[in-house]
Amino acid sequence: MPSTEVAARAPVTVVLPTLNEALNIARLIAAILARVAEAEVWVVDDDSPDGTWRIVQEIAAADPRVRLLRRIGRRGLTSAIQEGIDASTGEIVVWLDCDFSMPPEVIPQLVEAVSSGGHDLAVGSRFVAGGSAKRPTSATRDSRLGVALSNWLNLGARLWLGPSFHDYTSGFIACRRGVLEELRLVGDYGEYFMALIYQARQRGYRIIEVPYACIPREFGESKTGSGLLQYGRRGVKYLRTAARLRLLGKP
Ligand SMILES: Nc1nc2c(ncn2[C@@H]2O[C@H](COP(=O)(O)OP(=O)(O)OP(=O)(O)O)[C@@H](O)[C@H]2O)c(=O)[nH]1
Ligand SMILES: [Mg+2]
Repeated sequence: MPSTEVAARAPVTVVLPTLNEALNIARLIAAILARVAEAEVWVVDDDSPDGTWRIVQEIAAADPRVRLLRRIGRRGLTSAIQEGIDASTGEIVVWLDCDFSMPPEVIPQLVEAVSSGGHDLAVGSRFVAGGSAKRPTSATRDSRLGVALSNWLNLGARLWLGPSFHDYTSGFIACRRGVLEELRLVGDYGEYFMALIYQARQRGYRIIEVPYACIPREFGESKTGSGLLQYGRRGVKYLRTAARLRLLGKP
């Protein structure tokens, strides 16, 4: 049930799921802590072959606000975020991708919307006024097809799940912990987000979208892949989740 208020000085947890983000993670942690000094940052790394976990281990040894959860023998974005949520304690939980596609500058606005703005969930959104989705250029590695599919997917989700929300696959959020105690993240990749938003709205939680401009990844490799087969496989999961949500009310 929606609660009345969050404590004014609620500590903030930022969960960072990583798989081969050695070129981004140190800079991202520094950028986050420079903006939300009271945050605890939980990096959930799936034993990245590029040694992301080792970099985080060194940062954590020098700064108690930084924690590492190194998973060995387990993989997956959704379960990584969920484990970070379970291990952490902040009253407000934030998570985002670690490739700088989601600007850390927006985190204080998301936190503020929950801590004092009266919202239970504040979502970084590409599809409200002031926000923008990635634009593929020849200088980036984002395929035109991938970006187009992501935009169509969101359009379809709006038609199917409700037009009052816009960025059903955002993955950039600040959330009151109580919401996450009621709703666990279910799914493999981006479809977990669709389910979280749909179910939170069904339960009457207050949700706001905060615009942000999504920037193409500059360093490191995409984990999404760009082949038609990979897009197809992932697309099926989104469709299945969307169908289950409307027909069964759960993912
Ligand atoms: N722990 C963990 N993190 C993952 C896994 N897969 C992806 N990630 C992280 O999830 C975030 C999103 O992955 P990206 O590779 O940026 O995927 P994307 O945003 O669809 O692709 P691009 O932005 O086009 O590169 C990044 O922080 C990744 O490091 C995984 O299996 N385990
Ligand atoms: Mg990305």
